[in-house]
Amino acid sequence: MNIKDYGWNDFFETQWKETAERIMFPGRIIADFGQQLKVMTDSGELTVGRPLQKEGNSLQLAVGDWVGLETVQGADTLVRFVLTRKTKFSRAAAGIEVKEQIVAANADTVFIIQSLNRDFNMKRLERYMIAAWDSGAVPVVVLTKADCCGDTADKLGMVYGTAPGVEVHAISSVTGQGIEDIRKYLLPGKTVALLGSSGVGKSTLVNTLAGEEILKTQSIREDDSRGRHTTTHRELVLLPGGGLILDTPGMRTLSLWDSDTGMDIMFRDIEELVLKCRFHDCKHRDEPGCAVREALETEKLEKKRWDSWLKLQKEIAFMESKKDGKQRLQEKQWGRQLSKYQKNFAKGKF
Ligand SMILES: Nc1nc2c(ncn2[C@@H]2O[C@H](COP(=O)(O)OP(=O)(O)OP(=O)(O)O)[C@@H](O)[C@H]2O)c(=O)[nH]1
Ligand SMILES: [Mg+2]
Ligand SMILES: [Zn+2]
Repeated sequence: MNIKDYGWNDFFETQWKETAERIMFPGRIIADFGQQLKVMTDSGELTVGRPLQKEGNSLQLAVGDWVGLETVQGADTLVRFVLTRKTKFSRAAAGIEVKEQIVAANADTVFIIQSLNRDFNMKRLERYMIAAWDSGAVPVVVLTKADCCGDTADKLGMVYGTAPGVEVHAISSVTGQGIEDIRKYLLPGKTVALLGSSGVGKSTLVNTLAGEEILKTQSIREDDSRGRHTTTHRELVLLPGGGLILDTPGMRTLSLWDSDTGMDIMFRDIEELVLKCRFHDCKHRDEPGCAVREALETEKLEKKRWDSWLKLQKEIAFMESKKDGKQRLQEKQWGRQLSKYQKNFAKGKF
């Protein structure tokens, strides 16, 4: 049985070939200007409108996404759907509404960028690391402005201690230190997303890697060393060597949207300890047989680390309690996809 049995003939077949077969084509979102998106397609760059987000519609688009496009005869090109993402770096959107904000889609590597000056903050780094592991991409820590900081070695040591197994680089866009080392992540067809606070030198790094001034940069404030939020939209840049780099506006805060894998990876020791408590619902206060208390008393577990874990757990549980059923289901599906991906990564099949 086929549709010919139902009257499908050359008359319809010809129409089909003329329209449907050639109306859909793929494109990648390379810049996000809010209502407008810039998309790269086989026939060049296009500007398309962001599809209206109806209530309950989960079509969220982000720079790095691959989309199915359709050119309506003689009119605009429309985004019809978004292809399933290989990775997504998310955070909880700012504001009262409980919403996921995708910061970067389909990145292979995320550079977590902090500068070695006053911006350097281990707690923040921990947070970015968790979100990065949850994104499905491989995190790499990049410490910028090595030219103006005397204690680089100490800070590198601290990062190695907090993020075991993660590569860490100290670089300078001024002296060129470390720049050649990080080019290895920028392979043809691979995408690196840059994430960090304002003023750490993300756009400067893109310009340094590109060898020309593609993006606008601006000096940090003298009084408190903070950035001026120079970059205002996300943009994907194709480097001369073929790698793709996704610049983002500096984030003020990174509120975790969801974490399972990321917390597991970053706090494996604590997650294992908790399982050793005598009572499965142990609150780790004064219950007998509490493995956490024992580890704290014998200093096997650092108090600082335990406090971090508690705070992050609380934050994640709070976010979870605010989500509706649909959001939770989407998270679950993402979690499953991610764990498959992480397993392959652990096996070196990446
Ligand atoms: N000394 C020194 N300054 C740097 C380095 N990299 C960047 N800067 C300076 O830091 C300032 C901020 O750099 P940007 O590249 O605009 O920072 P950004 O991270 O893109 O900031 P936002 O777009 O606001 O998120 C500029 O004045 C840069 O020249 C570096 O390696 N060494
Ligand atoms: Mg910038
Ligand atoms: Zn306990």
